[in-house]
Amino acid sequence: MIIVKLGGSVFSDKTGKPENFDEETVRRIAKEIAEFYPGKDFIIVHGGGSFGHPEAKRYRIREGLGNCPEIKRIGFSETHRAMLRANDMIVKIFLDEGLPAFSVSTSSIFLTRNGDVVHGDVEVIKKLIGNRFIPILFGDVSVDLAKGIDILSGDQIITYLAKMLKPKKVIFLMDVDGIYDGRPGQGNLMQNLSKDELDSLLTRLHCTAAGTDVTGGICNKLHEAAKIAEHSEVWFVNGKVPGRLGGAIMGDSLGTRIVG
Ligand code: ATP
Ligand code: IP8
Repeated sequence: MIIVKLGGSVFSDKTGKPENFDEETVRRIAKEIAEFYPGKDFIIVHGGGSFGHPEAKRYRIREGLGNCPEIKRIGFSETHRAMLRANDMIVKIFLDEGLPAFSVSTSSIFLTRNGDVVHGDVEVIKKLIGNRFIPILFGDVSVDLAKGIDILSGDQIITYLAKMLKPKKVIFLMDVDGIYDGRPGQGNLMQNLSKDELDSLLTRLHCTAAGTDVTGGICNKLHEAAKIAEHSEVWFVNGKVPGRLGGAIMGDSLGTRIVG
């Protein structure tokens, strides 16, 4: 089983207008996956990109229901709807390419406490895989046991799935070639990254600012990747460049690989 994170930076431009969508790139990614399906099982998890993040920020979902619960409840549902719009376009493209993609709403099967997963019902996902479907989950809002509501990132979902389902590989698709030892374009691409190097990189990158992301951007991704690497091979490749995903599936691609 291979879990692919379709990063929000790949299917949309997070610095652009809300809900912009790069259909051509998603279609090409679906075609690349189609070359390996049904020989291999896939789970896709996509991020928020220009869909979920602006709404989550506008309604300050991460602060919980707080003292304006009426507005927050509307924002919770609106943020979820923004994610459903992205999800629907992605699922449709996979179906067009002959892949049996099936949408699974993360917020219906996961519960969080202060943003950490405390429950995830993976039975449906296991059965979908058993019946040769390609489940497509997504970063989403979550019902939170401490704050009432919160946001659950696609990267956190993958950590949970990796723990429960032990995939062979997790491949993060981003809009850059992999993980850099500084800002992309300034630092060097780290083709092999050990878990120890990951820890020191998090310190060096001053992982505090998240830009437009409500879920912590590259820092959250690296934190989660360190946990995922306990259960699975982990790759970071450029989803905008044809062939990189296919290369990572076969085990030979330009990108970053976490080594044990
Ligand atoms: P989403 O959370 O919407 O799904 P994503 O999974 O595509 O998004 P981001 O959280 O946006 O990923 O992280 C990828 C971005 O992180 C890249 O666009 C890149 O510019 C930025 N970035 C910052 N520092 C680094 C670094 N050291 N190495 C790699 N990317 C970095
Ligand atoms: O982009 C965030 O998921 P991520 C989901 O994977 C929302 O961090 C709703 C902002």
